[in-house]
Amino acid sequence: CLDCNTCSSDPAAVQMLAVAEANNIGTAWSRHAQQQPQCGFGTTGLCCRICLKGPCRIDPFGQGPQFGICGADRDTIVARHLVRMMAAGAAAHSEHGRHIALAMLHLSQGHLHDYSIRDEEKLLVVAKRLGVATEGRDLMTIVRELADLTLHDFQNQNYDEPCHWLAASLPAPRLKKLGDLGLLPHNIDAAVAQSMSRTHLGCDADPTNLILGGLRVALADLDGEMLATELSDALFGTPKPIVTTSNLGVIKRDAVNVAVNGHNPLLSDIICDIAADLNDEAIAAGAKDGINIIGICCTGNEVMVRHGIPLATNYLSQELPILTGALDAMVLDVQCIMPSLPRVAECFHTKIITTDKQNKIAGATHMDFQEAKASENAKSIVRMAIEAFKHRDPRRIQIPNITQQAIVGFSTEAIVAALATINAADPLQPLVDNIVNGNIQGVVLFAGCNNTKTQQDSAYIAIARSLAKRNVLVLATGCAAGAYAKAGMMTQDATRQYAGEGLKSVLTAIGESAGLGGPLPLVLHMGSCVDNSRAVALATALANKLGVDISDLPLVASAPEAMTEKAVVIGSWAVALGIPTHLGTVPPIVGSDVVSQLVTTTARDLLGGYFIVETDPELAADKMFAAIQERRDGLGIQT
Ligand code: NFS
Ligand code: SF4
Repeated sequence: CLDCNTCSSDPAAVQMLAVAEANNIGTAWSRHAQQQPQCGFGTTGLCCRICLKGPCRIDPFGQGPQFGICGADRDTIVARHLVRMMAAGAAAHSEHGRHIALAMLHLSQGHLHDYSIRDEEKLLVVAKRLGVATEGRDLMTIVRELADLTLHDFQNQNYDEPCHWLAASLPAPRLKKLGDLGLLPHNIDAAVAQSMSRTHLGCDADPTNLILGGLRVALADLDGEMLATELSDALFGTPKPIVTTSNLGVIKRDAVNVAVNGHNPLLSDIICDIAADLNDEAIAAGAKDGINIIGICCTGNEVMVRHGIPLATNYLSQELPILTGALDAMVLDVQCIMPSLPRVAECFHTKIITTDKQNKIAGATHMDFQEAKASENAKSIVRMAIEAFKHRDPRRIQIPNITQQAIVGFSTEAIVAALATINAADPLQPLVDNIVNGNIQGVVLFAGCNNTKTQQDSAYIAIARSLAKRNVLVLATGCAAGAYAKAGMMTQDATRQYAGEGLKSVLTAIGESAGLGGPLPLVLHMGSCVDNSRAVALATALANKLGVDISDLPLVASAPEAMTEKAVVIGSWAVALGIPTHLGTVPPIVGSDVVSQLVTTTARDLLGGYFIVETDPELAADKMFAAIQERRDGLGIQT
C-alpha cells in the first residue's frame, strides 16, 4: 500500500486512512490508485464521445488519425468538451441559485413558514442595487419583486438585455468590454442550453467561437453565483467574523454527530435550528453532549461562516468521518457528494440520508426535503440520527484528536466593516493606501476543490505561505477554505508566523481596531464556492474606488486542486473578468495548441485575464507574484 502521508497533508485524514487500510475499506485514494494509468486521450482532451459513431480519438503525436469520423479536428474536439464542462458547472451553480430564488418567491407568497428574512439590511441593499424601489414599502413586496427580477435572469428572451445581477454588480468598464465582445449572457438557462446545442455533433466547429461561447456561459455562472450568495445572505444572514474549529476532532464521542454535506443552505441552515430544539431528545437517548452538527464541503462552509458550525473536512476526505465510528448521520443535498458514502457506511452504523429528488444514491435513505415542510422534514432527519446513535459500536470509535481553531466569516461586508473601524468615512481607503505603499502587494483568491492528483491540501498551504510571506493578502472559499481551516491557517498565530512584515502590520492594525484583540487571520474565509462572488464584489468595490477595471488590479486567483466542472467554469469567468488565474491541475485541453493558446495568450489580449497552468506550488506562487507585480507596474505603484 501507499504511505498515507503521500495522500494527504491533513494529519487527521492520514490517521483515518490507516483505519481504512486496516479494515479494507475503499476510499477515493485507493480508487485513484486502481484507476492508474489514466487514459492519455482523455487526459489531453483528445477523446470525443459526443455522438454514437464515437468514441473517436486523435493521435496527439500526429502519426495516427487527426480527425474524428465526422471530420472534427483536435481543436474542435477539445473546445467542445471544455464548453460542455463550463455549461455543466454553470448549470450546477445556477440550479442552486434558482432553488434559493424560488424559496424567496415562495416566502413572499406566504407559502414558507420556516424561513424569514434574517438580514433585512442586506435585502434592502441588494434590492436597491437591482433597481427595486424600497422606500416605504412592505418587506414582502420587496422580496417578491427581487425574486421576480432574479427569476427574470432565467427567463428573459431578449438577447440584448444582459442578466440583471451581472449588470448591477460589475464595474462599468468591464461590462462595456464584455458587452462589446458579446459575452454578456441574457438568460442563465439559455446560456446553458445554447452551450449544449452549439456543441452537438455538426454545430459550432470553430474553436475561437466555441471558447467565446464558453465565456458567455461562464458569466451566466457568475450571475447564478451572485444571486445565490446575496439572496442566501438575506435569508440566513450575512457572515461576520466568528471563531470556530475545524478538522475531524470536531466529532464528539458523547454527542449525536450529524454531518451536513453538499451545498444548499436551505437544508443545512434549518438542520442547525432544529438540532437545538431536539437536543433534549439526544440527551435522553444517552448522548450527554446533545446534538453536534458538523460541516463537510460547501454546505459546511455556508453554516460555518454564518453560524460558526465546525467544519469536519473538505471534499476529498468526506468518507473519513464515517470511519471514526462516531458519525451518526450524514445529510446530503446536492453536488460534490461521493456516491461511495453508503458503501463506506455499510461497515458502520452511520445513516446516509439523501434529501433532493434529483440527487439520490442507491443504498442511502431518501427523505424528500421540501421547503414548505422544512422544520418537520429536518426534525425527521435529526431523529434518524438520534436513532442511529443508539446502534453505535463503542469498540469501533476512534476519533482523531486533531482540531484547529478557525476565525471565519469574512464576507465583503465584514471586511469593509473591519476597515471602517480605521476609516469610517471611506473604509476602502486604508486598503488602497496599503496596496499603494506596498505593505500589501496584492490579493490572491484561493478557490476550488481537492483532487487525488495532488497530495490533499498541500499545494494550497505551500502557495499561500509563499505569497503571504511576500505580503499578498489571502482570501479563500470552498474546499480551499476547508484546507486552510484544517491546517490552522485561519488563526491569528498563522498571521504572526507566516505573514510578511507589511501584511502582518496591516492585518494587526485592522484586527485590533476591529476589536479582535490581535491580527486578522492569515487567510480570510469568504464562504462556499458560490461565494466566490463575494471576492468579485470586493474587487469591484476596489476597481470602482480607483476608477479602473478589475483587470488593472493586483489580484490573482488560484485553484491548486481544481477538480469539478464548477471549478472549470469559475476559473473561466475569473479570466473573463480580467484576473490571472492559476490552475494546479492540468485541464484536458493540452491536446490542442489552439485552445491552449486561446485561454492564455488570446484571452489576455482580449480580456486581460488568462490561465496560468502550473503544477509546482513554488513556481505557481512565483508566477502569481509576477502577475501581481505586472499589475502594480501598470498602476504605477511599484515599491
Ligand atoms: Ni466548489 Fe463546493 Fe469543494 Fe470543489 Fe465541490 S465542495 S462548490 S466544487 S469540491 S470546492
Ligand atoms: Fe467522433 Fe465526431 Fe462523433 Fe465526436 S462527434 S464521436 S469526433 S464522429
